[in-house]
Amino acid sequence: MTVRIGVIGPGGMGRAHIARIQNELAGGAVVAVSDIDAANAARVADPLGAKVFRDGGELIASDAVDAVLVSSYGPSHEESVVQAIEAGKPVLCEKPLAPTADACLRIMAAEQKAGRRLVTVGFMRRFDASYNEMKAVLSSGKLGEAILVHNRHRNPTVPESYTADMAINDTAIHEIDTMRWLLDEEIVSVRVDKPRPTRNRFPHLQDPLVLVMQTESGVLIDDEVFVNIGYGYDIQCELVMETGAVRLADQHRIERRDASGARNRITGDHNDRFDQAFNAELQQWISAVERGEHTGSTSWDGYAAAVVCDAGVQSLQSDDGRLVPVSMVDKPALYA
Ligand code: ISE
Repeated sequence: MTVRIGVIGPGGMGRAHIARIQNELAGGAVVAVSDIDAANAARVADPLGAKVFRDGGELIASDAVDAVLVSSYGPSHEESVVQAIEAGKPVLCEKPLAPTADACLRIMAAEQKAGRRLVTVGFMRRFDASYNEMKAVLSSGKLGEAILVHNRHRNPTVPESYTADMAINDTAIHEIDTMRWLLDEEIVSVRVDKPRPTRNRFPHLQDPLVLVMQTESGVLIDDEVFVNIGYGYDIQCELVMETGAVRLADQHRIERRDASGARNRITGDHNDRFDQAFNAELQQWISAVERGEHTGSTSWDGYAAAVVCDAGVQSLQSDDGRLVPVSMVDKPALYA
């Protein structure tokens, strides 16, 4: 069976997913598209022979659609995800599941009412080969327990529409989820430090900023988020354990050595750096939908990341960059 997928919000991310589904992955086909920009929806749908829907709700309700991929603007995710749940259709929602923990709780409530897991969150780093090798070293126990994790999340630039809190709930959210997954425990507090800002930022942004987080067992995580660094999309991570450390290799590509020295090509965006991870994530989702199963991250993961983001935004907005405790609801049985 081919999984007939409807895509809501085919912006840059959505179009990259569509190209993957159509050209690289097995078992899925994009049959429907909707976008607040009708002309964009038509541009994307026409070459695929996909149907254009006026709004996401109609796309979700259509009998021609088996599963839904939501890649619209974060604040609109909640409405589409809840509609997909109510229609009993599996939904892969790009991160953030929703920009606030309260919105994620409403999604979890709808899913619990439906009585089965239907939501997967697009936390693609869980599929990245190098992060997986790092996790395997930690799980082997050969270098002892985790003590510290140092992260760097650098973007070449962001659009002017990028708001101050997006540095946390749209950008740092990747490290927040990856750290929960890597360390297999929850984050209990967040503090946001504000270094001297770069002169290249938009005035409404604090750029860079540094999140300092602590987990239940006391692992200390730092995360430099620098979204206007200019030179490229550069993701770094070093996990320090009791008797050794593991670091993501630079850009996971070749290192060139010649008369000018040794260097790596720095990727320009997340689609390039995490291409393998996006493919693996989408393929796993399509194959699970085909089997009528749910695998991978859940609404609970979307919620857990959002709670940490909310605490981070609170710290960012406080004058003294205070440490904010993270408080979560008990995990519902559906996500046990
Ligand atoms: C964007 O939405 C992403 O997901 C990127 O991975 C991140 O680097 C960027 O800051 C976000 O805006």
